[in-house]
Amino acid sequence: MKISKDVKIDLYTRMVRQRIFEDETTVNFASGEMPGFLHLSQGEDAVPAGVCANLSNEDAIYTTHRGHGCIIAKGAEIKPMMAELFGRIDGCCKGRAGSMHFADVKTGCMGSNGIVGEGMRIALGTAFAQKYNKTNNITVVFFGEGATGTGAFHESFNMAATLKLPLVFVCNINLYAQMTPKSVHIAVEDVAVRAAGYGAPGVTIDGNDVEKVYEEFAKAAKHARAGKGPYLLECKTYRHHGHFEGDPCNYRPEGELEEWMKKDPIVLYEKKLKKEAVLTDKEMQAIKDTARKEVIDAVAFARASAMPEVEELYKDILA
Ligand SMILES: Cc1ncc(C[n+]2csc(CCOP(=O)(O)OP(=O)(O)O)c2C)c(N)n1
Repeated sequence: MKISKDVKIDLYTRMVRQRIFEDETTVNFASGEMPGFLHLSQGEDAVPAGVCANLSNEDAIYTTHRGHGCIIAKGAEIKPMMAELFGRIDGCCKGRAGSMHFADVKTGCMGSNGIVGEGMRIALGTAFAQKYNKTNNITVVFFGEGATGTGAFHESFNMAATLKLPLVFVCNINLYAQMTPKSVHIAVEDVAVRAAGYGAPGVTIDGNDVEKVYEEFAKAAKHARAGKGPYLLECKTYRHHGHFEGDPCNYRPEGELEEWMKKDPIVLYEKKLKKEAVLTDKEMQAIKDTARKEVIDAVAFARASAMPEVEELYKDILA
C-alpha cells in the first residue's frame, strides 16, 4: 500500500496531539486540579492514530480506562475533553464522566469504560445496529491484553462472529495488566491466535509502527465493511507511564522502559518522515507547537468553566 504524504502527516499529527494532551494532563493532575484517577497511554500513540485515520465520524469506537489517545485520534474536540478531566460543566459529559468514562457521540466516541472488557459487550450493540440499518459503518473496540482473559471478550467475539457483525477488536499489548506481566496470565504468545476459535482472522503487528497499524487496520476495516464479521488486530506496544499516575512501577525489570523509549513510535516516525523528506524538523516542530497551543488553550477553557450544580446529577437520566 502506498501511503500518501497527506496521510503520513495526518498520522504524525494524530500521534503528536495525543502525546501533548497527556503531557499537559500529567502536570495538572499532579498539581491536584483534576479529580479521580488518570491512566495514560503515552507510548501506545501509534495504535489509535493508525486505526482512527481509517474511520469517519459515523464509525464508532469504544475504549477503556486508558482512552484519551483513542478519543483524540478519533477527532473529539480538545477543550471539552480537558474540561471533562477538570470535572467542569463544559466537559464533553458535563463533568460527570471524568477520564475513565469519556464519550463524544458526534465524533463516534461512544464511550470509555473502567470495567475491564465491558466495552466489548456494548460495542456489539452498535455493530448490530450498523449491520441492521445497512450503514456500511463499522465499530472498533480497543482493549488491553488483560481484557482477553475476561468472559466479555470470548462471549462478545463469539456473538460478533456468529452474527457477522462489523466489529474490529483492537488489542493493545502493553505487557502489563495493572502490575501483572503478560506471561503470568496469558498462555499464548500472540492473543491474535484466539480469533481462529471463532472462525475470524487474527493478526499480530508491531504497534509502534504507525504506518503498519494504518495498513493492517485498513484490511480489518475492509473485512468488516464487506460483511465478513469481526477481526482481531493485536498491536504490540508499551506504556511509558505506570498503570495509573502515581504508580511507582517497581514491577518493571531494570532497563525495560529505556529499551522501549528507543522504540518510541513518535521518535521512530520522525526519523522516517525526515528520511523520506515528508517533513523537516521545523515543520514537525510547528505541528507540535500547534498541538501545545491547542492544549494550553484547553486548560484555560477548563479552568474558566464552572463546576456543575448539584441539580445536574438528576438530569439526562432515562427510566
Ligand atoms: C472487571 C474488572 N476487573 C478488574 C479491574 C481492575 N483493573 C483495572 S485496570 C486493570 C488491568 C487492565 O489491563 P489491560 O486490559 O491489559 O489494560 P491496560 O491497563 O494495560 O491498558 C484491572 C485488572 C477492573 N477495572 N474491572
